[in-house]
Formats: sequence, structure tokens, C-alpha cells
Amino acid sequence: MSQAEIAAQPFPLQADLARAALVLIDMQRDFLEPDGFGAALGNDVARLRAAVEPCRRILAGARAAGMLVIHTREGHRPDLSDAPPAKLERGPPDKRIGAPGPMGRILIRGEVGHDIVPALAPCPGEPVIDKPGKGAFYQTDLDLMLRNRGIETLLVCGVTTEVCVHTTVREANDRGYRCLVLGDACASYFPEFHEVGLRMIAAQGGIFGWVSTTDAVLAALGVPDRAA
Ligand code: TIU
Repeated sequence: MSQAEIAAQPFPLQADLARAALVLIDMQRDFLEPDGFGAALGNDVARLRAAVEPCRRILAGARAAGMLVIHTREGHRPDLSDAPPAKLERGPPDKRIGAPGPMGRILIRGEVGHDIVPALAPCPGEPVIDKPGKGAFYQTDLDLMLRNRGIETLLVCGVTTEVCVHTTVREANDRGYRCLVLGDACASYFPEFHEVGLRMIAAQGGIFGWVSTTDAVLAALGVPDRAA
């Protein structure tokens, strides 16, 4: 892996792929499967499943290229001591963070629903960042991990586009990372938020990143596409 050009909006991204990492945001059962947190909030979780196959393809490509892969999960300690009251008190009591559900307590570390969907399960050695907030940098060691490895560019995908993907990309941009978001490997419960969310990233000359596709990144990586 070395210097590459990735087709993107608003213009191609030049990046040293040896200093790039793939970041998969919150591809957790609680967001993607019925009976989880996303569904408890009244969302149609089926919309999010569109991102699974593109994520699987780029995950296979990054692994084949030897690129650093980082997974994130949103969730809290079982005693909820890391969950702000303002976050806990939202929603009806039986559907709040920490409430029992069919996949265990909602968004609690160690519960079935908190884990990453089986199709995208982390491999041994791939860091998993457990984050208490929407952004992957807030109260985590992600920045330290990236700097220790000399990472300059993040290839970002996951859910949801306008919440945890956006928050993480905004945090990363302010910390000096180039962020390229794989639009088809992200998803939202709200199609219009997904579309506008991607446009917001690339607008104004790439105000806080680039937007690209799984195909374009696989082409730049020069690895075979493991499409299903
Ligand atoms: N609800 C929603 O759209 N998202 C979240 O709560 N978390 C993430 O986006 N991961």
C-alpha cells in the first residue's frame, strides 16, 4: 500500500494508504436488528441493513490490503455510571438505555444487542473502541491509537450517517485527520438525512471531508472485490 488517488466528492483524495485506517462505526445489533435500541426509538431498522454488504466488502478489502481496521460500538457500563442522565432519561422507561429487551439490556456492554452484527464480526487483533457517546473520539483512546500508528486518513463507514458517523467525522476533522466517508457503506433510518448528511460533508469544497463509494475505495486499494 502506498500513495493512491481515490475518486471522491468534491474532488479526488490523495492519500498514503499505508497511513490510512478503516473505521466501522457502530454496526451493532442494537441499531440494525429488530428489538434493539434503534427499533425502540421507533425506527425502521431494515433501512440500515443496506450498509451491511458494502461494509462487508470494504472490510474484506481492507483486511486483504493489510490496512488497520477499527470497529466502534456505542454503549455503556452495566451500572450506567458512564451514561449522562440527559441521555438516560429520554424515551419511555421500558425503552431507555439499560432497559431489558429481547437482546439483553439496551446498549449495555456485554449484552447481545450491543455486539457487532455477525457478518462484520471483528477479527482477533482488530481494535474495538467502546464509546459512551456518538463520537468515537469522545472519552476513548482512539486518537492515541491512531497517532501511535501514524494514521493520517480515515475511511469511515457505518451507522447512522447523520448521528455517529457525522459526529465522528467532525471530531476527526478537527483533530487533523483526512476523512473519506463511503456513502453506500453508511445508512440512516431517514433516507433524506443520509443523503443530506453526505452532501454536508462534501459541500463547500469538502468542509470536513470527502464522500466516496465502496467500489472507488476497493479500486484504489487494488484488491479483489469479495462481493457476495
Ligand atoms: N439513533 C441514531 O440514529 N443513532 C444512534 O443513536 N447512534 C448511532 O448513530 N450509532
